[in-house]
Amino acid sequence: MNPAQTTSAAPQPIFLKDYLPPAFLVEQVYLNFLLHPTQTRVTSRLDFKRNPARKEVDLPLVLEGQELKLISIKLNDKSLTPQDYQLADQQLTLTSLPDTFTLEVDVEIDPLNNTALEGLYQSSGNFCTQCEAEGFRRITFYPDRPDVLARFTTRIEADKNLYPVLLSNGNLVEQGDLEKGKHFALWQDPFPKPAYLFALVAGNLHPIKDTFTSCSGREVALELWVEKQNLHKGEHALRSLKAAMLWDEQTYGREYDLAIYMIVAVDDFNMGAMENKGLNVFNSACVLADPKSETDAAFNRVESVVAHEYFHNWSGNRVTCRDWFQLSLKEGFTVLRDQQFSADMNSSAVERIQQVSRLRTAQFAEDAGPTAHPVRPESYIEINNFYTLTIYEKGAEVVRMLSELLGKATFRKGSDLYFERFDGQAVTVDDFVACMAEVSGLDLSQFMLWYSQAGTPEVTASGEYHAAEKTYTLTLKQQIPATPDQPLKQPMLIPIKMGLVGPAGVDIPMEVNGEFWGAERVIQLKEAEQSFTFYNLEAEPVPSLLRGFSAPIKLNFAYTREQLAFLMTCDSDGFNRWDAGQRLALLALQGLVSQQQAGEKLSLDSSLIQAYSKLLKAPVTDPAILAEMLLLPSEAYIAEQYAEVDIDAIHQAREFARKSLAKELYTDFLRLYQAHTTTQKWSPDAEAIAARRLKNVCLSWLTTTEKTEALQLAQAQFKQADNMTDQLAALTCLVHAQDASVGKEALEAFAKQWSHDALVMDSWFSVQASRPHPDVLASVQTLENHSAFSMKNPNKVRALISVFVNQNRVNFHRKDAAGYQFLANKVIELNQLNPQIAARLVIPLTRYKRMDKVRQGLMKKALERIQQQPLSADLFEIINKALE
Ligand code: B3K
Ligand code: ZN
Repeated sequence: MNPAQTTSAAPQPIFLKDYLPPAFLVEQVYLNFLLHPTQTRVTSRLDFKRNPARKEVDLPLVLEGQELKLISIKLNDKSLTPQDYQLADQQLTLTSLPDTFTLEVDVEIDPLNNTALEGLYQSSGNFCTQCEAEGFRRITFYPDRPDVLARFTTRIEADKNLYPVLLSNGNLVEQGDLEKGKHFALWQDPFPKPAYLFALVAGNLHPIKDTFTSCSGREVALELWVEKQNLHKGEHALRSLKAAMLWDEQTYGREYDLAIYMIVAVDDFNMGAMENKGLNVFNSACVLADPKSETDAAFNRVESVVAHEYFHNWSGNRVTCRDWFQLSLKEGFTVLRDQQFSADMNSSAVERIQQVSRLRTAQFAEDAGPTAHPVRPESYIEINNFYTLTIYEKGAEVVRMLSELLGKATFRKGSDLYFERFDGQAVTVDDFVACMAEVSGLDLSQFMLWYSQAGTPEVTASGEYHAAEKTYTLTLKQQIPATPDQPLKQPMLIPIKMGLVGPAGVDIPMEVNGEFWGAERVIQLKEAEQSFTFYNLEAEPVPSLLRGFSAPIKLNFAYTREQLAFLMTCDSDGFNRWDAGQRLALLALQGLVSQQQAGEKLSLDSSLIQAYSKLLKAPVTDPAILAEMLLLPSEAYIAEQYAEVDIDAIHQAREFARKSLAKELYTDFLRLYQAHTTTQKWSPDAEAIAARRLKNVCLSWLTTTEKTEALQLAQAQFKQADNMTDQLAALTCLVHAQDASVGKEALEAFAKQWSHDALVMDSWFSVQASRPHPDVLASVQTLENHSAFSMKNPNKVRALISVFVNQNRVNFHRKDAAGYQFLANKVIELNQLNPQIAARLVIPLTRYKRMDKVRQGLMKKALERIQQQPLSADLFEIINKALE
């Protein structure tokens, strides 16, 4: 290959402060693809003009290119020789150029051997592309940056038998047959776009078609392209797409802008999906769903990812990012939009509980680890490493806080202004926030710290009641921990939604310095320490703080067990009722952790048993919320509470709590299980989903006792289930039973029933990888040789290896370091195949600083072994941050 693909020097960071507009703009792009598995020819004709925003004289043109075999270059139709350009370090440079010119470049690429799954690659014999963030440079030489927007015309030529379907962005303008069994299609996208939104798909695919009539009366053709065996799995995605299109018109005033919207399902995909203009490419796990083979959770995921990618058409495509430091501009805002959509389509309280659980376990851990970074990072080596929970989920929380601070109507005015003012442009986070400041008149300068300061702010609250004065003083102190490169932090603007709950269990109207606040209020914490005094209180209230999780922070308040049990039933805020239960459970679990560490006999706090008993015996008003309330905090979330994590004690403590509660409340769980078991056929409505969820949570509690009767219930449910939610829940209970022989038969039956379905086999791998048994690593290693497993397929790697290292903490962190060695080996293997996936997989090893000294040493050793290898930029960046 040529020098464009190799670089010997260590990868260097790039900095936000160094941003400069591009030297040249691209007016038109004409691409011609002659598709071939190993020798695809790509010809690009690019019309360039100098960028008036750059005043320097004679700037060179620098194009990025990776893994490309250069065949020829023509400047204004004149062939160039190697003396006319420079090709080095993955860049093609031309100097002494006129102000406008056309460059024609011919390259050859190898999609079949592209295991990084970036650029043009093959999946199940079909061609597809992934260009965000910097994949287009693996297709042709190009100014591959999001602030270069151009109109694309794409011609695809391929064997008609093998690749009967040829798709790209925009509108199909011509197609026809050619000699030697070939055919072609010509696509034109009228909207200027950055190269990261380019897409091409070619293969043997089948459409499921529908239409949507937009608010201005235009009919939009909707097409979902799948492999033949998946034709029955497309309905839910199309239903979700239409709901999302309607919702975005009604909620954000955003109408779709092309005559066609296509989605393609592919099996090999690094992420969930990609919002390419008019042609989304989806990981099949995020678009295909049938009740027999996919769970309710998978249906929910499809709905939200389909909506997310659709919403990008405005927040991302029509208005895009100036540079990749602004990634959260499109991702944070779009995640918020998909969360709002899901809340409107389903139980909003359950959606919020699930979002916050993910944020508090996974994002908080990221923010406390060696790869912590602000929502707008200031430097990066490999941008693929920044598609993180911080950019996505914390970014969404930041925009959510803006919407809370402005109020719904003003926030909508701000988003309208943003879309109108910047339509067709590549902009920054500051542009977005400036629109919000302009429509509201608010000074949001302090708020901008949410974009620049990494780390999870910690707010400690305390209250003092003065009976004689009938006052209650609430004092809030904020502290933002040091993070890599940011030792010192400034106080942030933290919106804390709160109420005061009186002894009768209802909110008391709040009066502060003669002002009447009503029963609920968002207070703005701006200083390092602030106090609020509430007047005219006949009795001591219980503060309900951070309602609806109004800011992505840790909030400490020394609640008593009685206060938590009280809030669990009386708080008017559904989220805080759930959170009070979590806090109560955490107190009990932390008590057990201490007992375990002190070598004492474990004994579970009776207040937790009572709280659970009360929940179980009360009439069921909302089964979906009840199911959430009956789940104990995860081991990962318990670990988040400690500066030094005792993996074993946390596991023992939680196991003991589970077993004690299950034993104590067995008959209650059984009654609830039976009450929510139905003989009716599967149905997708919210009520049926909630009943299945509650029933399966109860089944898990029941089988925790290992009682024969409970295991028989699971066996029966496994055999009789008419849907995957029930079947998989029962399988999990059986496989996770202490006696490995209990689940053996079901596991075999399941594999036999579903061996034809790759997505279901992912669940089969995951159930086994999460099995809480000391011998699980050996079975994970055996499963790697299973015919359904492949290291080249990211879904398989996630289903087996990621689940083991992330969800089976006690076995991954085995004291003999076998888990660490295993992970290091897998990361080294993947470094060659798929650097993006390798860099994600290694993350649990990088979090060694909070482990005990022995494990710290073992984890570091594994990291150092990886560091010895010739590393991709992706891994180089993560490993070096971890070992700094
Ligand atoms: N924007 C894509 C993610 C691209 C991943 C690049 N490594 C999906 C999404 O967030 O909608
Ligand atoms: Zn996105």
